[in-house]
Amino acid sequence: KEQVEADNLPRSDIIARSVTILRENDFGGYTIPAKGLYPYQWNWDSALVAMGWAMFDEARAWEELETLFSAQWADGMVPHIVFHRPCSTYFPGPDTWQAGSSTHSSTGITQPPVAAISVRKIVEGSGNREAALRRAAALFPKLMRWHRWFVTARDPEGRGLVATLHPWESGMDNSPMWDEALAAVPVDPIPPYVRKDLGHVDSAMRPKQAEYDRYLTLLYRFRAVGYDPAQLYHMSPFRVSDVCTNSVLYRANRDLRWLALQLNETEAVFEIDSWLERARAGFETLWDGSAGIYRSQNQLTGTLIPAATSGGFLPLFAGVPSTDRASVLADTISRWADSVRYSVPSFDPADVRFEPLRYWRGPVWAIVNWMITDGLRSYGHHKLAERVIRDTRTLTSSSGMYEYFNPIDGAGAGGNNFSWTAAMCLMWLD
Ligand code: 2M8
Repeated sequence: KEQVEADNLPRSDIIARSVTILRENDFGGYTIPAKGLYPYQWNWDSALVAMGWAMFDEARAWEELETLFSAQWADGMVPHIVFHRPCSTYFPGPDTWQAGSSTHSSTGITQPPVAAISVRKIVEGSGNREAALRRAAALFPKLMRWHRWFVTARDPEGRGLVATLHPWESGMDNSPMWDEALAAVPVDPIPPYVRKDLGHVDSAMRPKQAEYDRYLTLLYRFRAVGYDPAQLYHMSPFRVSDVCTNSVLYRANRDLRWLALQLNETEAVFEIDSWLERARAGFETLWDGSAGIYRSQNQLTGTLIPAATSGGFLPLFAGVPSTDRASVLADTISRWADSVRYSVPSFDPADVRFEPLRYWRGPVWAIVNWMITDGLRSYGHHKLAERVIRDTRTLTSSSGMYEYFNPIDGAGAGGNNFSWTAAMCLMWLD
């Protein structure tokens, strides 16, 4: 029997809409995030979307991840965008980046490593576990190489936290978390450029020009050293410990460890254990007990970044905090949720810099809500998790499958018919 909550679409409609979006954004082995705005394969989008595909077409889910890893670099990095085919609707594209592996053109930076999380989910949900484990086994060494790259290329000093060298790597591009660190990046005399994003979406919903100038400055500086990871870590004028990336990596390492056990890869288990142990110590340095949230850190200045964002709840998804600390985090989420209509805003609504419509500076994101609710459930905070899920369902039912949503009036913003939003709706149905 259909369960219809107030304002919400029936289950069958959610499935039909979501499946249609994924199929329409399927460009043959990879899913673009949204037509026009994002015409290539994005790293963490693909890994999240694969979980959505798995709900109705497992073979297609595996293909998504296999296509992503076909662009893995020789050093183990998996790039943040893979440019499978030319397209003129996005900037900066392959001509600007001038990067890639021997077979694929790509960007020269990475994104939060969701793939191992996705692999575990797909295996666990599979009707044919043996066959699923065979597909997973083929990806396993590639996942190990990518995670090892994070530890070696991005934590060469053994902090226990990996560095993010570009706001695009964080996936939360214009988050207030990066304001100070990005403002400290000098703008070089870069070639003139035309932003294509503003041809698709209202400028009030996107990063500002000063941010783009710095995004591009970083890109050109990285390009000048051939994206050599050893040099990048030391020369990048932007280097942060991003709480989201580190949480995703921690969770991904736990899930990779699970897979290693399934595959009897004992040595890998020991290696992953050492990464996890190191990271646990790292997370301790990000906890802000008085504010009840985890923060990111500017590695270049050593300062804990004052902006509290929804990324600060993601250690719940990682499984890092104690149960006491998890309750403190749940209280902070509830407080934020009480001060807006739809949870969870991406930035503290009480902060003067909160902007309900501008991208990563306030709007609700379905993928972050999925990670938060997965974490809340694992700590037993079911009521709060249900509230967040209900809010996201209402938003997607009444406004559409948008990229993000205004937490105050619920309006959809950014791109429409968005792949990861559709995928998360499918994830919540099981
Ligand atoms: C957004 O980022 C891209 C750059 O990577 C952009 O604005 O052009 C972010 O929301 C990022 O997290 C996401 O992966 C990407 C595609 O959905 O869009």
